[in-house]
Amino acid sequence: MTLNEYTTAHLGRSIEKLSDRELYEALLSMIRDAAQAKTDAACPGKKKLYYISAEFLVGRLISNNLINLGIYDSVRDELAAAGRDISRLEEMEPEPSLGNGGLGRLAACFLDSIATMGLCGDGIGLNYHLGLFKQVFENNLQREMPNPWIDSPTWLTKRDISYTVRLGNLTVRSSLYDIAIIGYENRTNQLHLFDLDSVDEGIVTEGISFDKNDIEKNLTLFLYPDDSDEAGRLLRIFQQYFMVSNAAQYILDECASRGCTLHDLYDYAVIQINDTHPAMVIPELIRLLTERGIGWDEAVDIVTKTCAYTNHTILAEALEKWPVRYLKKVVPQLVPIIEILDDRVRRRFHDESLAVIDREDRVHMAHIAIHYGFSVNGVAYLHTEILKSTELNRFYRVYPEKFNNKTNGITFRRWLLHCNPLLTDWIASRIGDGFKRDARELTKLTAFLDDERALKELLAVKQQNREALKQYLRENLAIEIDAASILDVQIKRLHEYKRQQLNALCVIRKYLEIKAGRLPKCPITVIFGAKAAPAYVIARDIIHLILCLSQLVNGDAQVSPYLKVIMVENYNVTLAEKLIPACDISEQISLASKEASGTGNMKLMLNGAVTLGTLDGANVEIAQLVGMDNIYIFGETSEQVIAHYVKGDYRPGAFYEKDPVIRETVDFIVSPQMLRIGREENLRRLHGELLGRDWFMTLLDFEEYVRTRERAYEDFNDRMGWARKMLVNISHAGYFSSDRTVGEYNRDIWRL
Ligand code: 26Q
Repeated sequence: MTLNEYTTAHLGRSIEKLSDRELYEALLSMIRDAAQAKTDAACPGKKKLYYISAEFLVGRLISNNLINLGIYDSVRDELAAAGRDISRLEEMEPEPSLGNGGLGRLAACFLDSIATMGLCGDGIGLNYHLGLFKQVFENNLQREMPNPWIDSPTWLTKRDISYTVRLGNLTVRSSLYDIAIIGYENRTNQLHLFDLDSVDEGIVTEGISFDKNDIEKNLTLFLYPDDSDEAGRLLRIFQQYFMVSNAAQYILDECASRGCTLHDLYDYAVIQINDTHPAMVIPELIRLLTERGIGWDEAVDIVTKTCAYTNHTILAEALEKWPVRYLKKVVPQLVPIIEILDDRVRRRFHDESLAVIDREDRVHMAHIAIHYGFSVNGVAYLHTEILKSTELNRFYRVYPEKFNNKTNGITFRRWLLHCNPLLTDWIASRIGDGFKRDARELTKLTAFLDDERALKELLAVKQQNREALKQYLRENLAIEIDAASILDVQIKRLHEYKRQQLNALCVIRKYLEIKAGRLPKCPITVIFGAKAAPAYVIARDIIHLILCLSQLVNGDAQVSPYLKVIMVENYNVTLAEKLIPACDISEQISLASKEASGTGNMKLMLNGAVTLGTLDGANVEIAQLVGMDNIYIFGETSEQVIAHYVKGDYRPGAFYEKDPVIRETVDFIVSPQMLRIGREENLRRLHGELLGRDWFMTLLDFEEYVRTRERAYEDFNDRMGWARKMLVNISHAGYFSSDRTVGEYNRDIWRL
C-alpha cells in the first residue's frame, strides 16, 4: 500500500490535503500497521533470546523502520511528488530517551541485527517517562532538564499484560508497553518496556529534582537518577528489581505457553544480561522456580544454564556492589537467596575474592552473574584479554570455559544507509547493492584505492556532508561552522578516562600557537558532544572548560578564522547521525586499557573518518584492519598503563615540572583570560585535579598526542592521500557490522 492509499483509506484525504503533523501521524500509523502484520511470525526454533538491559538507545524510528520495511525510497519519492519533504516529517519525531551511551546504543544495534538475521529475540527494559536528562548549557555550565519523549502518537503499544512486584513494603502491579523492532527485510521482534501506571511526572520540581522516596510516583521517571545519596541508590535498586522481576515473570509465562515445563527452561530461553544492572534476574528466577516447586539445586542449575553475562567495563567504580542493608530494604525476598548463593561459592572455592557477599557485607553483582551464568563475555579483543588476565583473573582461572570475546558492532542500516545516503549511493555505484545485506562486501572497494576519479567522488561526498552539517547546525543550534575546515570530532559520554580534557588541552595549545602567529594550513573545527552524569563533578568541570574555550576561541577575531571550538548541546543519537557523516578526524583517545570497546569509533570509520586514537578497546582491531598508514596511533600501551597503576608511579606534577609547554598549557586553564569567562571554582578544581591526581593520566600522553594530531592535520592537506585513507577505513569497516557480532553471540552463546 502506498502512503497516499493509506491516508485516503484512513483519513479520507490524499497527501496534498494533509498538514505536516497529519502526514507524520499517518506515516507513523502506517508503519505500525505494517509492523503489526509481521509480528506473529513464530520462532523458527524452540529457544528464544531475552536481552535484558537498563538502556535501549534506539534513536528515532521513522526512517529506520521505512528502510527496514524496504519502502523508504518509495515513500520519500511519493512525498516529493506531492511537493513534500520527508526530512521535515523525520524532524518531528521525538527521540526516545531510553539510554545514555554505548551500552544502550549497542543494545539497540543488536535488536536491529537480531530481527534482521531472522532470529527470535526480544529486548526487555523499562519505560522511563523522562528518560535520561536533557542537557542545556547555561553560563557555560551543564544544567539538567527532564526529557519527556512520549508523544502522541507513539511507537509504544500497551499490552494486556501485568505482573505483581514486591518493592520493599509496597506491592505494585506493572504495565507493559511494546515497541516493534522491524528487521531489515525480515522478521519483527519486540522491545518490552515495563512501567508503573502510578508514576507521576508532576512530582518533578525545578530541573530534575523530585521526591526520591515516593517509589510509586517516581519509579520509572528517569534513567540513572542521581545516586549521590542513599535514597537515590535505593531507587536504583528498586528500578533494577522492578525490571528483572517483570522480565523473569514474563519469560516464565511465555516459555510455559510455548510448552516449557520449567525443568527445561534453558531449552526455551536464553537470557543475556547487559552489564550488571539486570543481574538480579538470577536470584529472582531462582526465587520464582523454587516457589513453583522446583528444588533448590535444580533451580540453581536451570538458571545457570539459562543466563549469560556481558561485561562492558573494567572501571572498578562501575562494578556494582550493593550493601546487604540496602537489599534488605528493597528486596528482602532476595536476601536469603543471595546468602545461599554466597554460601555455595564459599564452600566450593575458599577464596574471598570470589565471594558474592564480601567482608564488608556488600553484594557483588558481577560475581553473581559469573558464578550463576554459563557465559561471560567482553566486548573487544583487548578488553576480554584484560578481563581474563587482571580484573576477572581469579574467575577466569576457575571457569576458563565461560569466558569469551564478542567484539562489538553497529547496525549499518542506521549508521550508513540511513545517516549517510550519499555515501551509500556512492558505494552502491561502485560495488553494487550486496553490501547492504552483507557488510563484508565493502572490501570490494579496495579495487578503487588508486582510482583518482573514485577518490575525488569520495571527497565530494564528504564535502557535501560537511555542507549539510553546516546547514543543520545553523538552523537548529544557531552554530556557524566553516564547511571547508577539518572537522575534528569527539562525541561520547563525558568521562575522565575518555580524556576530553586531553583534547581540550590540545585546543589550548593550538590557540596559543595561532596567537603567536603560527597559523594552520587548513582551518580546524573541533567538535565535542557529551553529557556528564549529574553527580560527576570533574566531568562537569571539563564541560565548563570546553564551553569557556569555545567562547574564548570563537570570539577571538585573530584566531577564529583558523580554529573554532563547538560543543553541541544535548548530544544524542539524532545529532550523532548528523555529525558522523561529516567528520574527518575521529578522536578515540581514552587512556589505554580503560575503554572496553567504543562503538562511535566504528561508526566514524564506516563513514570515512580517520581515527586518531590510543591502542584501546576496538581501536586495536581497527588498527589491525586498516594498517598503521591509515590510522593515527599515539600514547602508552595498555600494558604500560596497567604497570603504572600497579607501581603507583604516575606523577602528573613531574610532567608539569619538566615540560614548559605542558606547564603553559595546563596553567592556561586558570589564566586571566579564562577566569574572565569562566567560574573560578570550577576551573581551579580542574586545574588542581590535573596537577594533583590526574587518575586517568592526561599528561602522560600529551606530548605525543599533540605531535600525532599535527601529523594528521598535515596529511589532511594531501587530499588524494587522505581520500585513500578514508577509503581504506570504509573498505574494512564491514567487520564491525553488528550482524557479525550477533552471529557470533548466536553461534557461541545463544544457539537459537
Ligand atoms: C553503575 C553503577 C552506578 C551507576 C551507574 C552505573 C553505570 C551506568 C552506565 C555503569 C555503566 C554504564 C554504562 C556503560 C557503558 O555504556 N559502557 C560502554 O559500553 C559500550 C558497549 O559495549 C562500549 O563500547 C564502551 O567502551 C563502554 O564504555
